[in-house]
This record gives sequence, structure tokens and C-alpha cells, in this order.
Amino acid sequence: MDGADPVTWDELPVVVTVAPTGAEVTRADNAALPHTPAEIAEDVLACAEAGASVCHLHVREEDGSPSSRVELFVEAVARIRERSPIITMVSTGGAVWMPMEERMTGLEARPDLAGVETGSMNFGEDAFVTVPSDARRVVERAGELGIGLEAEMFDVGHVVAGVRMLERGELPSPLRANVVFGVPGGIDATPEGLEAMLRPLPAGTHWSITAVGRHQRRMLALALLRGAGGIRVGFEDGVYLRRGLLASSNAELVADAAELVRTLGRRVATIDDARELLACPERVPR
Ligand code: KMH
Ligand code: ZN
Repeated sequence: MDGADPVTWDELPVVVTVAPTGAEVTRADNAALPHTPAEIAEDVLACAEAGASVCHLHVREEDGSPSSRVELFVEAVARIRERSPIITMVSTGGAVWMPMEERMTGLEARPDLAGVETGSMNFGEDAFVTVPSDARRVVERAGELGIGLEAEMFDVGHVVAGVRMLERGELPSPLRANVVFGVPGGIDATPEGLEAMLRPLPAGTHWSITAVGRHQRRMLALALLRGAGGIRVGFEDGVYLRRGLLASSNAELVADAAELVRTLGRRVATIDDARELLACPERVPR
């Protein structure tokens, strides 16, 4: 596939995505975790300064519990857009216990992009279920609202299923794929795992990598040398800057990721670069 072919390191700018909040991490893990839309927006703006061009959003209630309230998504997206052109992406993965209707509420905030899961898996001790009809519901609603999609793939079967959706015209072409490593129940964070995930992707795919756990930085580096179009960091994926050293903020994680990109001889995408690379749809006025 073209998307995974090694490229001259400075040929393709690297889209850095920040996932500032997620649904699993808590302030007991890192006290700097943002909860409210205002806190999330503040973090995202600092991350944009540090090199992020996309933000992957989940929302929380004020007490930190994961939420699907549409008002929170609307407020977070609005606060971010007021102050930055960073590309907004909402999760439709939500939390493992959320029914599909709740996982989809973020779409109503009309972000630029949304994630879509292309398969089911164990997620630690839980089941994280997205049956094909669930994925099609996300695709359909995103299509109605003019929202672009990024496939979230945690194992090889998810990649194969996403490619089949693309072939059937259910996912827009070119495919945006985020391959995720190290979630217990998903593909392992290894060089062989990376190759296995990339193999089914067709030429022209814009692929980015997310990795959780202690192999995160090594996997991001490996993927950058393998020609990744994007990397993702943020408290959703890991709260440590280095082993035993908590990150002081999401922006610190982004700055560190940007430094890794540059150290490996590649360039961090600007937001304009990212809009072009990800073929972002025009913003839909609310
Ligand atoms: N919180 C996880 C169960 C996504 O956002 O697409 C799912 C998740 C993936 O975070
Ligand atoms: Zn997420």
C-alpha cells in the first residue's frame, strides 16, 4: 500500500492528534485531566500551540464521569472553534458501557471529523461492541451532517472490515485509518503487529497510529519511520511522559510527540496541512 510505504522522512508532514480526555482515565491517574468543555478547550488550544492539528474529543460531566450529553459536545466544539482552526473530531466509541445512541451524540455537534469503530473486541475486562449495523448508523448520520470519518481499528479484523466497508462504498475514499496498539484485547504493540495492521490497507490510505501502555513511544517512533501520516497522544492514551514521570499537561505530551517527529527527520503538519492531508470536509454551519 502507498500509505504504508516508507517515505522520505520529510516528504509527508505528520498530523499530530491530541486525545485529551478519553473515557477511562481519571484524575487519580493524572490530576491535570480536563473534565469540563472549558477545560478541554483550554487544553486543546495549548495543544494546537504545541503542534496538534486534530483533537479527538470525548466529554465528561463536571465530576469527571464519562458523558454523552450533546450539550457538552456542542460546548466543547464551539469553545475550540471560537479560538482555533484545529480540526475537531468526536469519538463514537464513547465508553464501553454506552449504548450506540449515546456513543453517537457527538455527531450532533457537527465536528469536522468523527471516529467510527469497524469491529468489536474485548477491552480489558469489558466487551467493546460495534456490530456492522452500528458502524453503518455512524456512517449514515455523519454523511447526513457532512462530517468526515476516521476508522478506529484495534485489531487486524477491524482493518479488514474497514477495507470491506470502503470497497462497498460505506466508508468514504480515501480511507482515514487510525490503527491502535496495546489495548488488552486488541493487537499487541510490536513491529509484527504494525505490519499486520498495515497489510490490508489500500494505497492512498491516510493512516495514523495510537498506542497505549509502556510501548507507546517506541510504537510511535516505529510508525513514523514506517511512513505514518499521523500520530496520536494525550491523556486518553497515556498519562506519562516517560516511565515514572507523569505529564504535566496534554500540551506537554504533544510537544514531546512533535519533538519525536522532528528528531526522526520529519515535519509536523500545520493545521492547514492537516486539512489537506485528511481531505477535511468544509465546515457545516450549524
Ligand atoms: N473508550 C473506549 C471504549 C474511540 O474513541 O474511538 C473507546 C474509545 C475509542 O475511546
Ligand atoms: Zn477515544
